[in-house]
Amino acid sequence: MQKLSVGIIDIVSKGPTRALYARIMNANLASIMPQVIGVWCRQEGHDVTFVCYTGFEDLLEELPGSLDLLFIGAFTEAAHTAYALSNLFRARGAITVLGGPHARCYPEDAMKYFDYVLGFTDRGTLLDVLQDCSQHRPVGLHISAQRQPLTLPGVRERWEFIEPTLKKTPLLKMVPMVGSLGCPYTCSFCIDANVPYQPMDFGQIREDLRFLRTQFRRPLVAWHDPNFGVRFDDYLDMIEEAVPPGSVAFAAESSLSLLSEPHLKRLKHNGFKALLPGIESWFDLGGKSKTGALQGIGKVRQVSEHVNLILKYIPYVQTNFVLGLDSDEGEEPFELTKAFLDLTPGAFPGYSLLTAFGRAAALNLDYQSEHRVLPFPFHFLNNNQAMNVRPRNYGWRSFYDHVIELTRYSFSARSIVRRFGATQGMTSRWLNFVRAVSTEGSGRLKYYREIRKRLDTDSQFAPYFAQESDELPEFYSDLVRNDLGTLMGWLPIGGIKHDPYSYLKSERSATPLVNAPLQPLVRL
Ligand code: B12
Ligand code: SF4
Repeated sequence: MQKLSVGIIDIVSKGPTRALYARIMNANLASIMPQVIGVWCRQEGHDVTFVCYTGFEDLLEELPGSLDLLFIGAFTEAAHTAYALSNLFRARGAITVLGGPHARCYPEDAMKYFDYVLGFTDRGTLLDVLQDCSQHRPVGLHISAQRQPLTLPGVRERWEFIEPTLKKTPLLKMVPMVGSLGCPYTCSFCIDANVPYQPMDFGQIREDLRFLRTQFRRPLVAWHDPNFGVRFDDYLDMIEEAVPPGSVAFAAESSLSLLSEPHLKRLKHNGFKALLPGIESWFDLGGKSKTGALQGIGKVRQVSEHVNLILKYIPYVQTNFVLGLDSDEGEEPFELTKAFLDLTPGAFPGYSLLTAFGRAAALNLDYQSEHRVLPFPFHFLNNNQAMNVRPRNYGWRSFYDHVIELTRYSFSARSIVRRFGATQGMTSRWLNFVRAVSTEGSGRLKYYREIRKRLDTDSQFAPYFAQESDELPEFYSDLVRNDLGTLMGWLPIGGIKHDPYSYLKSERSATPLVNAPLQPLVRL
């Protein structure tokens, strides 16, 4: 095969930024797969230029002018940035490939702007692309492996990409690792509900942990597993065998049902510093939090007791909630979350506005069938800048009133002080404080208040939210323009819009794009 000049961009910022929080955090949001693609391409003998785009880089300076092949990894919120970059590099002669959450959730749309759009990606999928490496326009090829890859290059092999990425952040340096893919649970809203659980290679993880101790005095590992700790004892045995307890610090997303007190003791002993359990709702999804049929204030009390127990062992705990679920009605769910905050002052609340990310979950077909999905541009689909599902039991005005009140309460001076006092360790305390007074607390409150005000005063807002008009309020198009900066000039015409019903249409058509998530789509 001819030697190719390959570029790889891992987009973690949807546009240029100068924010202090972004300087500290963005490089810590780097994904594993773009680094994996880099390793595999180099192993195949190609020249690779890798950039993790944190919002501070000039991509045109960092990437060679004449690339043969450009891979972009993007979340949906960065789709327009990705589309603009693809257009720009295609104009310079490159073939472009999109992978990552946006490619998995909105392949039909992405195929209009990329030569290849990848779903599950293993080495075979990559080799197909490298061998074909040709233009597929106006509609790109969609390729997916049959299943998640069984192995991925570990930290040692990815180090040539991890090291320069972490150099971009001055303080916290989190190394991304993955111990398992898929999940045995089947939460209907989750992208992993149908993806079988599989552990990754223990030998490699052990070696990676040992390797990291040669690079940092005290490494910090962020597990990217959808649900860390499913085979709890096997994992903890492996970590204990690999490195002395506490010599590596860990952060992980784990469901409450896996966090019993004996497990917590073991996690503490092994240096786990941050856990992000999902609570999601007081009226639904009880299986995940091990509360079964328990609902309402009973569930609040039980979960609060559990989270306070976690906080005895783990200094940093973020509890995740989804706002606007169909099971929620009236002010009760919001009041219950406030009660939870009072009972559990040490937990940092992470709120997501209900969002249907295209093909991410079968549940999204229900929202689409009920015609409840709004066409908000991808740029706003990050769980907080827009909610693209019309709530079943709320009008938009009352919904935003509740969201504003909950956000105000969660990040009020009183809550911040109580959280500070109830958290162990200076890093955790300050991280909570900075998050509360910057983008997530006061930043979001200001934004939600603006949306609420415009629902009354901006004549484009109410009809758009009520699905009576498809005309995007200028407020939103101005934000996209502003956030994309000079890249806006490269966003293809029509690229800002998408069909929010393409998943349903495809499922109902004679030739659905994806019959089942694990089927290959188009093989070269
Ligand atoms: C770990 C994780 C995080 C971590 C790490 C993020 C990161 N940069 O990877 C953290 C906590 C930082 C995070 C943050 C966010 N996350 Co997150 N996260 C996940 C999670 C749990 C696992 C993803 C993962 O790494 N899996 C392991 C990899 C190996 O597997 P994979 O993702 O399935 O990828 C396969 C293919 O897609 C492909 N692939 C993936 N990337 C690439 C790149 C290239 C170039 C190629 C060719 C192929 C390829 O290959 C893989 C193997 O088959 C998923 C949920 C899930 N269960 O998947 C949500 C998920 C990806 N996150 C989501 C969201 C919304 C967010 C946030 C916007 C939340 C927020 N409001 O802050 C932010 C955005 C951060 C950012 N812009 O970078 C959504 C994305 C939906 C979407 N379409 O955009 C998901 C799907 C959860 C959901 N709500 O359903 N997240
Ligand atoms: S437990 Fe978490 S990762 Fe597993 S299916 Fe439910 S939401 Fe998804």
